[in-house]
Amino acid sequence: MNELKNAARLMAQASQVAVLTGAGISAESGIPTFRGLGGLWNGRDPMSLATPQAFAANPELVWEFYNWRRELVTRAEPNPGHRALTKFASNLTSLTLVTQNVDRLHQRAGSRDVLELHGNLFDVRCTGCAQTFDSVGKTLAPLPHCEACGQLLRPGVVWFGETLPPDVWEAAETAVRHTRLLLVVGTSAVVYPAAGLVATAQGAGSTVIEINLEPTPISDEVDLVLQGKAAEILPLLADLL
Ligand code: BV8
Ligand code: ZN
Repeated sequence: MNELKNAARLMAQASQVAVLTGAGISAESGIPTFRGLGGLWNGRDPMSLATPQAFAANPELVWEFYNWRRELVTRAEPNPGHRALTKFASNLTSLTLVTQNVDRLHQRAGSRDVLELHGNLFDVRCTGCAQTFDSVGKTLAPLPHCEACGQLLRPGVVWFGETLPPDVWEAAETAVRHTRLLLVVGTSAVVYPAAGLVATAQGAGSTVIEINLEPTPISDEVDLVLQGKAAEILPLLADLL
């Protein structure tokens, strides 16, 4: 319990707090994590599907994967971990929420100005004219095409080998450079450049706190590790703030 109190004290003292979340914060909403046991989809490794090459080779299979995730996320609800972060925003001087997740559960929990480093499942983009539209609540065809130019649509996520949206990445790096405390929640910290934000925060002399079920490559480097479920720890932290 004193670790929790220690973390809450450090957060309350920090003039600026940034939070970096990964798939672990959505686990209690029933969304399989990328690399955990639930990380397999129909026996396929998501890593082999979340690439431009996979989409070029078999767009129907990749769309099946993303439509399955869209349905799953649409039926899911934000959990107490997502909701606790919205309470942080009102109790802290300045909070920037950066997520690697593509499920928009932070926004559905009420978080605003979320920096989505890897895009999201609902913004759909045309491979021809690059028009993007929000497909929330829409059922997409197995191979959706653009109404404007007829070309194939793609999920508005950042695939492996693709660059992150420059404006979002810029905003995330700037926020982490200026933060006094970075809270890293539910990420295996293996995907770059997102995971590099931890070193950026440390380089700027910030305190880094990690919340995760198990040790990760950054666990030995951070100032404090709160081991456990994000959906349990974050609400306790919010009550202490
Ligand atoms: C880039 C969107 C280059 C899609 C995602 C070779 C070629 C090209 C690039 C590379 C390469 N080798 C390495 C790279 C870089 C690559 C990379 O980092 N690869 C890794 C795997 C080695 N990165 C990229 O390709 C990036 N782009 O580098 O571009 C470039 C540069 C210049 C010019 C041109 C190109 C793009 C990366 C973005 C990929 N897209 N998502 C989709 O979702 O389908 S990333 C994907 O992984 C998800 O977004 C996910 O969020 C992200 C990270 O995973 P985590 O969120 O951490 O989830 P994970 O399952 O791993 O872990 C869950 C954690 O939660 C665990 O620690 C677990 O213990 C914990 N947990 C579980 N339950 C709970 C919990 N914690 C708390 N409570 C719980 N209840
Ligand atoms: Zn188009």
